[in-house]
Parts: sequence; C-alpha cells; structure tokens
Amino acid sequence: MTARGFVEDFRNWSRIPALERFIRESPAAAIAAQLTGSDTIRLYHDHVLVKEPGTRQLTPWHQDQPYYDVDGHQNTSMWLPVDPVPRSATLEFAAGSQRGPWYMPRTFLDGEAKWFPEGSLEELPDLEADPARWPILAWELEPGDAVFFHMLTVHRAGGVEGPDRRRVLSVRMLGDDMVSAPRPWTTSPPFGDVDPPLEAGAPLDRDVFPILWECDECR
Ligand SMILES: O=C(O)CCC(=O)C(=O)O
Repeated sequence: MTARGFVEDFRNWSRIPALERFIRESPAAAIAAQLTGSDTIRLYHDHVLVKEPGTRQLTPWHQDQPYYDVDGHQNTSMWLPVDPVPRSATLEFAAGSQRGPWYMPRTFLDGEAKWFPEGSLEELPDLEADPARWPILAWELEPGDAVFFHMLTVHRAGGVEGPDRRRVLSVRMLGDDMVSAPRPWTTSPPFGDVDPPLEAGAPLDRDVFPILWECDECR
C-alpha cells in the first residue's frame, strides 16, 4: 500500500530468505516470549514501513489489533528501524491503552470505517486533551534499537523532515492465548489464503504462522 511517501508491505518472509532468517534467528521471538509470558511464539506477519524523505504525513493514533483477525492478549509487535529515528518521527504510545477497550479502526487518510461497522466500537478518545489520563511514551532510536508494543496499545508516528528516509521492519508475534477471529471483511493485512481456513477461537496452527520460539520443556 502507498499513501504519498508512506510505503508499506506485508507478509514477505516466505519469499525473502534473509528476512525469514532474521525473523527465526534474531532474539526477537525470545523477547516476545518473555514480554507476553508465553511458552510458544508464532509469527503473525512481517510488515515493512518506509517514509520517504519529506513525507510529512503523520501515522494517526490507532490500535493494530482491530485491523487484524486475531483475539487474545498475549501478543507483541517489534518495530525495528534501520535508519536513525529522531523524536519527531518515532512511534508514540499512550501508556496503559493496551488494557482496552478496542477502538474503531479507520483508514489513515480519510477516516473511513472499512472494518468494524460504524458505531460498533468506541471512537478513540482525544488523547492530547487529557495528558494525565494518557501519558505518552516515545524514544529517539538508532539502527539496531527496537520497541515492542501490545497490539492494543494506541500509537502514532510523526512525519519525516529533511533528506532522510525512515525505514522500519515490524515483526508481529503471537503468544499462548492468541486465537483466530475470522472477519467478514478483508483485514489489513489480508489472510484470505489461509488454507484450510481457521474457525473462530482456533489456535493459529498453520504453516503461514510458523512457531518461532518454544520453551525448552515444550519442544
Ligand atoms: O511506522 C509508522 O509510521 C507506523 C507504525 C505503526 O503504526 C505500526 O507499526 O503499527
């Protein structure tokens, strides 16, 4: 998907060996196991997010899980930049928002409700209007740094100033209590190719969601 200078791509691990190697062999999945308290970590998907130089476009406040087709709480996304990311262009998180509720997912450019029907989920609160309720956390990052966050954490990212690109790999990972939540709409990213399809509440036991990490006693 491209929105002006914001270029995204998903689910490339099975056709790019270096990406698959990184996802399987880096410490990311072991860190995800520790953070989520899980015995097993599966890959949900990889996601590349590039902001070309001078892309002023903000990524607006949102949660990720309402765009997906998974339920459960033991999950995390790693966001790993390969360029230096100044405070103005980094991810910002509303601390505590991972406890829920789920907020209405909308298209970033025109605020359209393409997923859950209008009125079926709460709208995002005005976070900046209530800084005591919603402390904002954000870090300037160097290549090799990474932030991990829950798929319900409300977050946003700034635009990019000047001549530099902001290239990021995100790895979305699922822990023990995560199950399939089929949707009647096309999710972002789409998983219509999962064969055979998963029932609601089923573990994500398919080759497209490989196990990346298991505790020693679970092997
Ligand atoms: O990289 C960005 O601008 C937004 C990232 C984001 O929303 C995410 O990784 O979930």
